[in-house]
Amino acid sequence: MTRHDTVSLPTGTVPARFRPPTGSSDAASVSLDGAWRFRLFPTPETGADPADRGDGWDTIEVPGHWQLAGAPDAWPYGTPAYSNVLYPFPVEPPFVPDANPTGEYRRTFELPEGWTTGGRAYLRFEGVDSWFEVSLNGTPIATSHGSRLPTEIDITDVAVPGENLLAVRVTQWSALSYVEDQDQWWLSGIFRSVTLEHRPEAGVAHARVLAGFDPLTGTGSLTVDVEGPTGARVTVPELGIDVAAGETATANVEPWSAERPRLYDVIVTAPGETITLRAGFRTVSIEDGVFLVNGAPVKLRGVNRHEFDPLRGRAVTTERMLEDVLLMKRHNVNAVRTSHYPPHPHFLDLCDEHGLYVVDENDLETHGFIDGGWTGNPVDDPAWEEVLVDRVTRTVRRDAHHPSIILWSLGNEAGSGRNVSAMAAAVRALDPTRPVHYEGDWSSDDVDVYSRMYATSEETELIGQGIEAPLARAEADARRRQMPFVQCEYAHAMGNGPGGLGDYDAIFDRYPRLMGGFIWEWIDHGLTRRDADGTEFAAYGGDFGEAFHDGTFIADGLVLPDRTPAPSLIEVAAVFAPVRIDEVGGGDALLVRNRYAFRDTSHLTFEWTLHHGDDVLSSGTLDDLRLAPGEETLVRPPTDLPLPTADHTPTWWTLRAVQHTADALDEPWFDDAAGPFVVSTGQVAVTLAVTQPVATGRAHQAVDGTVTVGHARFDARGTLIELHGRPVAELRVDAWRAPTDNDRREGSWTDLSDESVWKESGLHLLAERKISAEITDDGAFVVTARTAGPRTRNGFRAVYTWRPVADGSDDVDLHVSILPEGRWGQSIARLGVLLVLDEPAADDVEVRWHGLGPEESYSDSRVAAVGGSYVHTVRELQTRYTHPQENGARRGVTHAALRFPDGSDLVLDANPSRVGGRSVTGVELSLRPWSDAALDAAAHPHDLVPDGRLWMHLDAAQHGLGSAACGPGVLPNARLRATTAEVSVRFASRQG
Ligand code: IPT
Repeated sequence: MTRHDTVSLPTGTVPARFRPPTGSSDAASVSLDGAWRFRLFPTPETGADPADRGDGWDTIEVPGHWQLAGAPDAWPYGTPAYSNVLYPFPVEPPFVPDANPTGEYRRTFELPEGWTTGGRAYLRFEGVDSWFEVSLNGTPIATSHGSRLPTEIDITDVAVPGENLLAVRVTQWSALSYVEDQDQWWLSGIFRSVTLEHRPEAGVAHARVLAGFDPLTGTGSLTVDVEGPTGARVTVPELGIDVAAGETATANVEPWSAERPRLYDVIVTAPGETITLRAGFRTVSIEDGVFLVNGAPVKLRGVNRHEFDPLRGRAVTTERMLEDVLLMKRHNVNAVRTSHYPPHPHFLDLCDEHGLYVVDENDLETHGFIDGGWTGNPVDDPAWEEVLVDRVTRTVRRDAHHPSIILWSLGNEAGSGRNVSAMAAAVRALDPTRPVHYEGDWSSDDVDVYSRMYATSEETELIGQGIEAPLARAEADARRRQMPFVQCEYAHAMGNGPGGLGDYDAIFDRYPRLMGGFIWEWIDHGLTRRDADGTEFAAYGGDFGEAFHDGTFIADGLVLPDRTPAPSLIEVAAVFAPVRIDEVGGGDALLVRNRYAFRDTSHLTFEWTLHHGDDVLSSGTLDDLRLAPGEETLVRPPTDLPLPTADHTPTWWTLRAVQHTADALDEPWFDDAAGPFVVSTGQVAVTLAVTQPVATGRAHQAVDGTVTVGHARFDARGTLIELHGRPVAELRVDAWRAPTDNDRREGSWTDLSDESVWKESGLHLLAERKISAEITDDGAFVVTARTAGPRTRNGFRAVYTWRPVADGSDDVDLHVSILPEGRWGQSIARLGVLLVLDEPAADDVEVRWHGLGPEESYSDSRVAAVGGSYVHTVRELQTRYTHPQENGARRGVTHAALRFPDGSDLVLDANPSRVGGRSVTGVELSLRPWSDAALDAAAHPHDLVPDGRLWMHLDAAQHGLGSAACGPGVLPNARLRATTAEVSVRFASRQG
């Protein structure tokens, strides 16, 4: 037996076999999942006898991680720890620390009668992290590793009739930890299922399934090579195919694609075993540098998916896997990169069935060697070759029968070197039908597609045009230029973001060479913890007291840890929509584009409504609209529409592409019960919001100097003290926000983070000084003030003009004009006014608003935002990001009626704002029951407690989001700089 700290192949194991769906074979198998005996030791020298049954030990659930055995309340066997790139132990491969928690697992099983006489008995482990030794009946029989890879052990000769004792020793750290340095929690143990499998005599030892499709003839071809017995046959009853294994059969078929995941039952009958596979006919190819599926160019609108469950870590249940797949399908995601290891095999069955293109990635990452210039990187060390080739071999042999897999990936962030070539050769020998992917070597010598991560949109565009900077070696450059380009990671979804997804998507569409990409990443890996007082929260790096960790960087998903879609996933659905409906021209027409590669739009109805706020003025369907794949057309609102008189709220003509029913055969993801599925929405404003005439009433000054303007009351210095009977805590210009994770980092093309620039200008500590307050001849109350932070000469001069409406209503108009003074940096966070009202139950204030929604949106994340009328409580307006930060802005708000818990109302009607001379619809509205400072200071959402006030931002503009946490910062088209701005709002005291 080998040791955990050696670089050597597994011992005592059999070659990896393909893994058809559970239950697809008629060979018997017994699950060994459930309660096992368990004890944790501080080092691999546990002293535990493999013959010890573990009576009196603890019990632990298999599959599971020992660090999470007591989650969310207790951590009996050590805690999870999160580190991203750098190793949490000294870099001296193959050695790992002596302090190496080691779990001893025990259980007994009965070997079913007849298993060892008629055939063989195998033990199968789907995943054990990280190194393990298996003993049966007191005798060590195998050692293995490859945490996310299967291990099979032939136990026929050691197993006894009746009861057998199985002992598994699992170390947390091993030499192999050096090649499993993925950005995730370090979690150990038997975390995927264990089964006892009967391998009948003359059964199917392994099968290789090749199912191609020729789009010119509509012919599918099927070859199933069977290892093991002779005389195996392959039948496809639906197609009348009945051939010997190894023979190629052809038939007219419906092909498989992510759009139409058509599967056929393929029955492989060996003398001793029958397996029913689900096969899909499809061919992946690269022609003229374009990536094709079944002959058609396909764009990958993908996500990177780690396996994650907030309570179970990587021991994900099949229900969770299905939940992920359905969430992806229902948000127009069509591809998954299994970052950064082969997923649980059932996940791939689901991708076949529901239709997702998969990049299946090898379990390999050596990122920590980057610190030290990749010296000693296993990927370039001959001593590691057989181990790495073994890993990728096990990946391909386990998974190659899945039609969903369209690329093999050799690993992630593992640098470059000789073993990349060795792995690529091994993959090609096993499966010549799929291109090979690996991002780590930019010269692309060993791969078939050019892959990068977080390339800027500019560089992506150059690559799209084929005019990217050349490689030093001419032949390598020429070869790479023939390759399609994929961003295996882009649009980092950490916290509030990514911004700029729509820009990337438009570039992908523009150039045939670009095959799309995979957003980083699907889910926030926040682990559920319960505080002593019972409050649950999602823990990130450091929350388990780790001395060495990477903090919040683990929380960078499109879905929150409990799989609540973050606003970014709603944006993804809109940007990735296979049928896009976008405003074009002068804003009077919609471009409808069918971006399906294989489907026309006949499964969709195009439904329109004409609406003013919530008022639906008329509606209909566009019955003649049917687009072939790749086709597009312009549509305009009917000309005979009844239009209301223009006011401060736009009238929208909104067009939706709606799917009402599943296409029974090949859309199992579609849920009739969930109601119609809106694939896409687009709209044009048929009447724009117009500026309301300025109020003409007069302000009044009392003898004590206090001023009254309608229901607004001021002290003699011009400080607003009451609005509609409600005490006002503050009114001033604001230019700061609680920095997002993106604001906090430099990004790939600015030297400074936005947050540091804002701090420099004191934006986080702004305060106002009144300069003057007077009633002008025409009756307006004009207050001038200067707002600035400490240490700087920068500041904003503001002129507030208050006027009562002369209709006896006490309504009041506020016009604010803002002028920046001084020298400003690359950006400011926002520009507008902050109004803080006393309100003990601010959470429960309900707001009915007209604007772009229903979710939050930002200037570079707004494709999903639809103009309309929405109702939210202030509580609902908050997005509970795993790590609190700016959130919840609603843009284009022209009207907002606030209903306070005491039954009173405050109604805001906003005229167009101006930013740097440009007019924008309404204001950007944010409402919070706590301050931005509190939001900034909070480590977790449950740190935030309402402070008795309602914090209201009425902004002319806010800075975009960008992707600077990992990638480019806010693009120039969404960057807010210090500039002049105007905000103009009417406050009324009754529902308008
Ligand atoms: C990239 C990693 O591949 C991915 O696993 C994740 O860590 C991501 O970064 C950040 O969240 S590598 C980085 C150097 C671009």
